[in-house]
Amino acid sequence: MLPKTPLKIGIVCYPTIGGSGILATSLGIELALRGHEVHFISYERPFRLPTDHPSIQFHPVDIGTHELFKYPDYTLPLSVKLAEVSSDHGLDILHVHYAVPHATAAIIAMSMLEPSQRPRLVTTLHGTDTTLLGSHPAYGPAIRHALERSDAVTAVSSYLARETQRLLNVSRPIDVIYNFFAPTSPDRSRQESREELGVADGETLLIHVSNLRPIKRIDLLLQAVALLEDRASFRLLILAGESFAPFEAEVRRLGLEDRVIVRDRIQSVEEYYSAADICLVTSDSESFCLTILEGMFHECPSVSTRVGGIPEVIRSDSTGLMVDSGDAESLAAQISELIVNRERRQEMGRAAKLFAETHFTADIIVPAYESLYYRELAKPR
Ligand code: GMT
Repeated sequence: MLPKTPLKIGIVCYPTIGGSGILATSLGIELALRGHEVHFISYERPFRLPTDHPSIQFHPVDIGTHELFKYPDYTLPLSVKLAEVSSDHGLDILHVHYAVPHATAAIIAMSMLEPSQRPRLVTTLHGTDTTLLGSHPAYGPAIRHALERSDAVTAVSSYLARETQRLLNVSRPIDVIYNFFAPTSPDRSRQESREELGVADGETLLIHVSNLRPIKRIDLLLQAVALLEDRASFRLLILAGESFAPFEAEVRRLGLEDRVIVRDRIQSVEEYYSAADICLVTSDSESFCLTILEGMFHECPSVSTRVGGIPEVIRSDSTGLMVDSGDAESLAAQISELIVNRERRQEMGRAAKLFAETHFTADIIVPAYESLYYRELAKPR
C-alpha cells in the first residue's frame, strides 16, 4: 500500500489543565511525530505544548474587548482566526476538541471560506459538552447544529456517543475513539517523590487528580477517606487543577489535616502517579476519565464510581474496583481492601498496566484518528 500523504491539521482546544486539552495536545504532538504539520489554535498556548517542535505551530486568538460588550466574546475572534489559519496554511483537517464554542466557531469559519479552501471538520466530544451543556436550552440547539454540520464527530467512549444521540437527539453516526496516554519517564524516582511529599514507608499513597469541579464530588472523596478506620495507614494526595481553598474547612471538619496533601496546578503529574498506590475517582459522571488511564500506565489501580465511560476503561475488577455512585461506605470498603491487601493491589496494578498498553496507547489510538481524517478527505465535498 502507498504511504499516505502527510496532512496539514488544525487543532482547536482549551489550553487549560483539563482532560480535553491534554488529550488534544498529546494528539497534536503524536501527529507531528508521524510527519503531519500541526497548527494549534487557542486563546493561550496549551500548557503541555512543546515550544520547539518544527512541525507544530501555535496561533493565538486575540480576544478584543469592546465597550459595547457586557461579556467578552470568544466565538467570533476564534472563527476569524480559524478561517485565516485554514486559508494561509491550506489546512486539510480542522479538528476541534470540545464542541462549545469550538465547533460553532469552526462552522462560521467554513462559511467565510471559499468551498475549495475549506478543511474537513472533525469534532471530538469530551463529556460535559454533551452531558452538561447538551441538555442546556441555551446551548443544546447550537451544539446539535454544529454536530450535524461537522464532517465527522467522534466521542471518547461508547457511553458518550450514546448519551449524545439521546440528549441532543442527533441521528448522525458518531465514531468512538478512546483516549490514549503516552507515558514519559518521571524526572525522579518513586522514593524521591514520596520523600518530597513526606509519605512514610508503610503508608499507602492515595491519589486524586482533577479540576475539583462539582461533578468530581470532592465532598464524597473526603467522606470516603474519612471513613477509613486505620488513619495511620494512608495519605491522600490531591493534585488540584484549581484552588483547593474551598475544601479546606471540610478537611478540618473531618479531621483529615495530617492525612491530606495538596499540590496545585502541577505541570508534570507523572512522578506523582509513580509514587502513588491507588487512584481515587468519585465523580458523578465521567465520559472516559483520563486520570484512571494515567494511573494504569503507572501500575496504579483505581477505586472509582461506576459511572459514564469508566467501565469501558476498567473492564473488570482485575484492573480496578468500581462502586455505585454516591456511596461513601462502599468506596471506603474497597479502598480499605486495597490498602490492606497489598499483594492484590500490586497484581491489579500490573493487570491495569497491561490492559492500558494493549488498548490505550498512542500507537493504537492515533492511527484511528489518521484513518478517520483520510476517510473524510476521500469523500466528495
Ligand atoms: O472533567 C474534566 O476533568 C475535564 C473535562 C474536559 O473536557 O477537559 O474532561 C472530560 O474529557 C476528558 C478527556 O476526554 C475525559 O477523560 C473526562 O472523563 C471528561 N470529563 C467528564 O466527562 C466529566
